[in-house]
Amino acid sequence: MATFASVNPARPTDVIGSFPSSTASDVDRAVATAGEAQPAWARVPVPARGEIIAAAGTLLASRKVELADLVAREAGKILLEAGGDVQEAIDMAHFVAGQSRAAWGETVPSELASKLCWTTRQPVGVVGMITPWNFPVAIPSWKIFPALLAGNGIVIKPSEHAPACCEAFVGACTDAGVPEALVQVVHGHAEPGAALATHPGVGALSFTGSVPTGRAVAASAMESGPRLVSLELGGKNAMVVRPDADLDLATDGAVFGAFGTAGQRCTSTSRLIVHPDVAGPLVDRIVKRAAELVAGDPTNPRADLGPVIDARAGERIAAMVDDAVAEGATVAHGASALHPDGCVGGTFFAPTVLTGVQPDHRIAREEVFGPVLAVLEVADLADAVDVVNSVEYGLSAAVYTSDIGTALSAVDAIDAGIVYVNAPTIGAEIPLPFGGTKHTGNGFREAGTRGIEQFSQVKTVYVDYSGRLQRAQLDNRPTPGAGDGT
Ligand code: UN1
Repeated sequence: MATFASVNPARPTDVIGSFPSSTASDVDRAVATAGEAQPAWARVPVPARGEIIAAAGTLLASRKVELADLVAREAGKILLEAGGDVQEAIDMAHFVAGQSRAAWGETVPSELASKLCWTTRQPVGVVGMITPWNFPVAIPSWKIFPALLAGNGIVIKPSEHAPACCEAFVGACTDAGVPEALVQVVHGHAEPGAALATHPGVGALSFTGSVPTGRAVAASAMESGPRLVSLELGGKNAMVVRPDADLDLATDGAVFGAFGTAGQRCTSTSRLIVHPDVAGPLVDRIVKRAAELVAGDPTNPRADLGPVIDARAGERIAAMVDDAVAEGATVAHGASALHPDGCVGGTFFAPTVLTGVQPDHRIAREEVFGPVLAVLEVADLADAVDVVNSVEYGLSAAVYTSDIGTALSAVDAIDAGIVYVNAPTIGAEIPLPFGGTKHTGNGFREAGTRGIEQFSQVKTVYVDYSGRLQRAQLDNRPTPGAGDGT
């Protein structure tokens, strides 16, 4: 059996483990196994499913320190953020467990007497999931917990950069009482992902990753049969800073939003759209703070900035920064590789601030997925919002101002799934929907009460206990001159 190694991105000689390169026939077996286990799970009452999910949350909490350490080692997130990743999964468990005792549908009064109308949810069978490495515990939890609550079996293909984190998460689920056969993990690169996307036994596919892969996966999933396909793709998130903003607050937000997770969040702040009157002082403050960030081994609690995921990512980021400079941007800070002690072979990219960026520059339009902040100066609020909206993504945006009217006008006009006021573009909370507009996704939302929608089908039920034929739209609203049809 072919295998691949998962390595520590800060020190690639540190091997986390060896994992099977799953093939299409492994995916076949996984779908069959999850599919066989699913009907029994679907017969477990929803609140009892919720109790198992709650138990998984409690187990994750008891394992938080070791899991955070694994996230730091395998995905390169600094310990603080690695803990946040695990916490997001714990929060998700408790939120979804709560949903198990909440509304499961809607009831509406019928237009006819002695007739009941309601909706309920049914599982889709087996859900296929393809997840990224940057939230290697949280994102599987956003998908697996609601899919389980809905009564499904699951086959998940985590990123080849974070297989151990996914196994550890699924291990907590099965230790908490989720039947082992119900959640199958396949590993590897393109082959198992493609096989999962087109498998006839997969009733819904949930993908988080890049736009090109998402498009290909969704197209093939639909070609081989319509099914639920949910996509959570990239972002090109902007922070708008108005002249009346608290600049210290905006500095904190920009540094955390742009350089947190080394800029490798879908929600990372990659554009700073600032009024020219405050651009100079704001950039000075951000640069000063960027220079103070300590790059290092993410498992070292003193590190502020971890590595990017691999050398290829480093090359891509460097090339985008070079292009920006060629297009006329100025490097205010960074734009170089860093070599922290003890991190031999790891790729670290300095927190980078580029000024003089124009809306049509590539660096202002394409996702970087690295610690790079492009600064654009725009005076008028409406023009700033136009720049926010000028990209093909619509995940997250922020506006910093002390004026309520400015804040709410921006909230109204920004085309994005998530808008923050006086807070950075990262940091979404579990009880609210997460997702974006335009090429960021295809309309589904993760987390929040709607998180279950991509993993279940709504069934509308009508019960007529009148004992006679009653005709909606006809009996109570006859059309004059049309007769009554009897
Ligand atoms: C992602 O980057 O893929 O809002 C998810 C945030 C996190 C989730 C990010 N809670 O930044």
